[in-house]
Amino acid sequence: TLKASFADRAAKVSHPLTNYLLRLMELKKSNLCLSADVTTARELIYLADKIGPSIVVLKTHYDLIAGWDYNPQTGTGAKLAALARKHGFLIFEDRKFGDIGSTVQMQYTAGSARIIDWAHIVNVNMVPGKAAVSALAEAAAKWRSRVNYEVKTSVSVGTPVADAFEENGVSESEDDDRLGPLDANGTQNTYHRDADGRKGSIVSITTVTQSFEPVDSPRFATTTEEGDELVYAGIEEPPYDRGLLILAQMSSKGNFMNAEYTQACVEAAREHKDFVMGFISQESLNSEAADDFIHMTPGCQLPPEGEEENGVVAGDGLGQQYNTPSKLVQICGTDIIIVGRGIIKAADPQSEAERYRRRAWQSYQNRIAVK
Ligand code: UP6
Repeated sequence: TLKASFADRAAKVSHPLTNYLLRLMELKKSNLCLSADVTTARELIYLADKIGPSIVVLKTHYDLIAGWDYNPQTGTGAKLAALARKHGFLIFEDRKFGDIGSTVQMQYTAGSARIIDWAHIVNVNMVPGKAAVSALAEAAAKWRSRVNYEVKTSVSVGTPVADAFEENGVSESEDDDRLGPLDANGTQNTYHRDADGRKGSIVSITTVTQSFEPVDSPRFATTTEEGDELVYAGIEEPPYDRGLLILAQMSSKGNFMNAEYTQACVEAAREHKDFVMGFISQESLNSEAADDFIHMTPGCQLPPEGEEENGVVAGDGLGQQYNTPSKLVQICGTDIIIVGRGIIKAADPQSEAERYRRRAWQSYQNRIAVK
């Protein structure tokens, strides 16, 4: 698959989100993921908006962000989702789940963050075993079916809270209000209750309709390159599907993920092709004809502009090791490079992101070029 173009792979891949991502990559001429490792929500939103045009994936670590707003409608997740639609990128929460199945399900879907609601992609550290993968797959399937939930609520103003919540599939939300199911048309009600809480009644209902395109009707706008500047003009909304990446190899020095471990990750992926999109790895792990996994690789930096590139760049002194985009994409066969400090710490992150995008895209083109 190393020689196959992203467009050809998109046509064959079964996972709806991988299909969307591969088409997005062709459209934006980008195989760049920004690792937005900043420590405030304000900086995160600022970066996502500024760098959005250059990337296809925005990677977050929500637990290192101060001031994360958990409101499902107006909070940080919702703001990121809006920027993702505006610029055309997917949100990848680099949570590296690593616990027993039951716990990872709750960490994925519950708590204040409700990761599943705003992150298209998450990843798993498979140390606890394959059950973590099936547990996350199960949680995602449940979430997905809720999205297609047929609205059968009969909640109106004045309905006693207990009846409204228990009989109508209305679930708790972060604040004191309650969220109804999201129907297939993207309509969702929020039920506001009176001060009496569960003993009281619904005092008002807010209806929000999110616009989204059916999964099967892609509506792409065109992308043009003007000189070196990428001019990007809109994209269909991503499908309401969730995807998982298995952490199969790490970039850090002396990590314990040996070849046998990596192979077990590949097997787990093959067993859950409806949910697993691919891997966080240092190379392509597609080895069988039927494998259509996507690979994203962290530990990537470029030498400063003008300096000779020889495949590696000095590490960060804390165990991180860096390879260059051309080595990772052209030689190791990864699909998407993940870059954090290489872009964020640059004097001009926006133009540095464009430099990474161009280099990674060129490496991909070199890879698929006929021998
Ligand atoms: N990351 C790695 N290596 C891995 C897996 N994940 O570096 O094997 C993540 C880190 C960080 C980002 O958690 O968010 O990728 C790399 O950031 P950097 O480019 O600033 O080194």
